[in-house]
Amino acid sequence: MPADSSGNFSLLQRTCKLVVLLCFLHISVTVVFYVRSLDLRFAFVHNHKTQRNDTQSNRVTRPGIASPTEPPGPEEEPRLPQETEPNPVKKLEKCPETSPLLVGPLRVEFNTPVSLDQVRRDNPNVERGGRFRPRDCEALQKVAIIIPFRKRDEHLKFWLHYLHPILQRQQLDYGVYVINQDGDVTFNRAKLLNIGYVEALKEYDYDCFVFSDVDLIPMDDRNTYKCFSQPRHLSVSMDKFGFRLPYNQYFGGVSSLSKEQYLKINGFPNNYWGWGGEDDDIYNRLASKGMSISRPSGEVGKCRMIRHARDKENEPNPQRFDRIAHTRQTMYQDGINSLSYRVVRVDKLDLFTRITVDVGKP
Ligand code: UDH
Ligand code: NGS
Repeated sequence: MPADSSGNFSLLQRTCKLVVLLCFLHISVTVVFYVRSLDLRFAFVHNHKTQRNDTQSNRVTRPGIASPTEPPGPEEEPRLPQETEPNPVKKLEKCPETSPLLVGPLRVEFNTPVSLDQVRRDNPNVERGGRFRPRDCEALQKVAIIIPFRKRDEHLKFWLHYLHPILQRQQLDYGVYVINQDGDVTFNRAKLLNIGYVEALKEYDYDCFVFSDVDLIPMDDRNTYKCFSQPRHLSVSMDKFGFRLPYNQYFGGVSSLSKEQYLKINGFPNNYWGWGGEDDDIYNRLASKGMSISRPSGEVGKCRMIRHARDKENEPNPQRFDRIAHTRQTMYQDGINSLSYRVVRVDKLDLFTRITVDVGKP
């Protein structure tokens, strides 16, 4: 082979090698860029998907934020908004003056025993401590119901059985307070009522106080357990008095006073130990302040008393006649301004709050 043709061949060979090298370099660069672009695309899709899920979960957990363009995926369980966040506070309208839930006359009897478990099951909307307020409207009054009490558990079961459904139908914002006199000294009904007033107000801003004996059950739910422009006597036609008032000034059994009315008379007397006269003293206080007694009609005010024997340590008080003759002189020293007692224990039970108190002695 001539010398110049072998030189040409080696030049061609080197050029070819360079071209192959360049091609390889090009392909490598292309592959690297291609793989990187795949990564980016995957990452973009992934992020995008996560974002969508976030948006959708926002939509279900936060009722205020809607995403009209993104319907939930078929695999998603629809969840109710209140599962994750309480409903925004809704301003309720006031309840009507007369509750539309009232049914009128009721059958009341005490032959069938009542179990507290059953009363609990019958009243699922009553909250711990015996509290209730209507769900759909704002109650017109906040009512504390005060029951003077000692060793009357059977009566209390009937009371809870009949009254909780009635009070709920009356659309009241209410709480039930059983003021339980500790020990065995002489019973003092009016002092227990004063204590109930003070203790209930420690818990909630009540504006109305209903004072009810444990053994009195209304026979008509139109007899609303609330307050009126004048102090109210609610147990106006009791079966034991032949469904009429025993006397015009009678203010015993069940009555209601607004906070204002109660304070105007310095509350109730604290020194009526034993049976009788304390309700007449309260009547005297109201009359001395120029208040009159408001009452439902005899028909609406019908009620039954659970028959029972006289309680131990609640004998008729021999001083009662003398005391009621002097109400106008004593009422400013004896009342809410002179009340002293000791709370022994407070039990928040399912259907009522029981406050056991040491009332002292005569
Ligand atoms: N109370 C008790 N325990 C007692 C005494 C009274 O819980 O030991 C409460 C109870 O809420 C009662 C209220 O206080 O309803 C008034 O009691 P009270 O003895 O003045 O009136 P009540 O109408 O009885 O219960 C009247 C006398 C009954 C005599 C019956 C004779 N047959
Ligand atoms: C009067 C009592 C009241 C009592 C009313 C009804 O005589 O406290 O009877 O009693 N007044 C006096 O004793 C001064 S009842 O038949 O319900 O036991 O509320």
